[in-house]
Amino acid sequence: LPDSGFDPAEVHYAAVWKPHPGELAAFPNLRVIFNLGAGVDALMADASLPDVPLVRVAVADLTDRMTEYVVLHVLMHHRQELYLRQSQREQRWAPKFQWAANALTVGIMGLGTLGESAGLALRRLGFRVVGWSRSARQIDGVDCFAGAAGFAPFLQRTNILVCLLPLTPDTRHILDRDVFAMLNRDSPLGAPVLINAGRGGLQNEADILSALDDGTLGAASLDVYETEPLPQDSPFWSHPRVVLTPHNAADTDPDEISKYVAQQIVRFEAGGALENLVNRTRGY
Ligand code: NDP
Ligand code: OXD
Repeated sequence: LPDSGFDPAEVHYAAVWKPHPGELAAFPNLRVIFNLGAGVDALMADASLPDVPLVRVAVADLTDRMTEYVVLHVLMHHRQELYLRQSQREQRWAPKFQWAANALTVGIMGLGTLGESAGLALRRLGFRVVGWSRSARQIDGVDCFAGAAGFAPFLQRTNILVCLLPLTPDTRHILDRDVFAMLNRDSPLGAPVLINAGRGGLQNEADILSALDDGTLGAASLDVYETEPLPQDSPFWSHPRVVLTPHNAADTDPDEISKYVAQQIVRFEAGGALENLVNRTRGY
């Protein structure tokens, strides 16, 4: 920025992804900050973030890709892919009975833009779907639970736990041993499965590993990690029951995001309202 040739005072809109803490404070006349992703946890951690409206991304391109990721990984565990790939490597013809989708309940933590879309797609495939959010939600075909009182009943129904929560002070390390131990084991899967595509800070990684090792969890699909890129010495890399992706569950077409930001600026300049504003008190 010091070398960019722009006068920071002339900049009214910032479109950013993980700027350095303090970087945005250098623009005294910002009107709106656009976060170039759905999760705003990195911006929320910047104590000097200018006090102007903050908008997050909610576009079909991103939502659809996350739905693909969730469907792919739920099916991977439901269709016993880890077992079948291992059988193939060993040239072993040993089919196991394949249950119908409705034998499993998928529990989705976070029923926002991404959680709702994934839940509806899983319903269409025949899974039973339950969901959990901060405030009460109503989604066709999804049994919705909310708040602290709804957490245990939600977990007790869930065979495959999908986490699509934002990272906030309330949700940090929510995915821990106590939660894994409350999941439902009464399904053809036996041990429950964890799928986390929210943020790495939502998970206690030592608890995931010990839960996988003692059978509290049967398997995990992880897209996000406490430290990214994932350190070379992380046990997740080679764990036989971890399906690892490098935080790319929902890469988004840059043109789609640019259009979204441009449309919001045009509407805002014409006196219209901004969409998908972040509530700074809630942190998402
Ligand atoms: P939304 O803001 O639309 O939805 C968030 C959901 O989480 C809401 O249902 C909200 O409840 C719920 N929630 C928030 N805090 C709590 C809490 N304390 N207890 C219970 N429920 C809570 O977000 P999106 O669906 O757009 O995105 C979710 C997250 O996905 C992002 O914040 C980001 O971290 C992650 N993400 C990851 C990507 C990847 O590539 N891995 C890509 C994009 C996003 P309520 O409905 O009551 O508000
Ligand atoms: C996002 C992400 O939050 O890609 O959009 O993680």
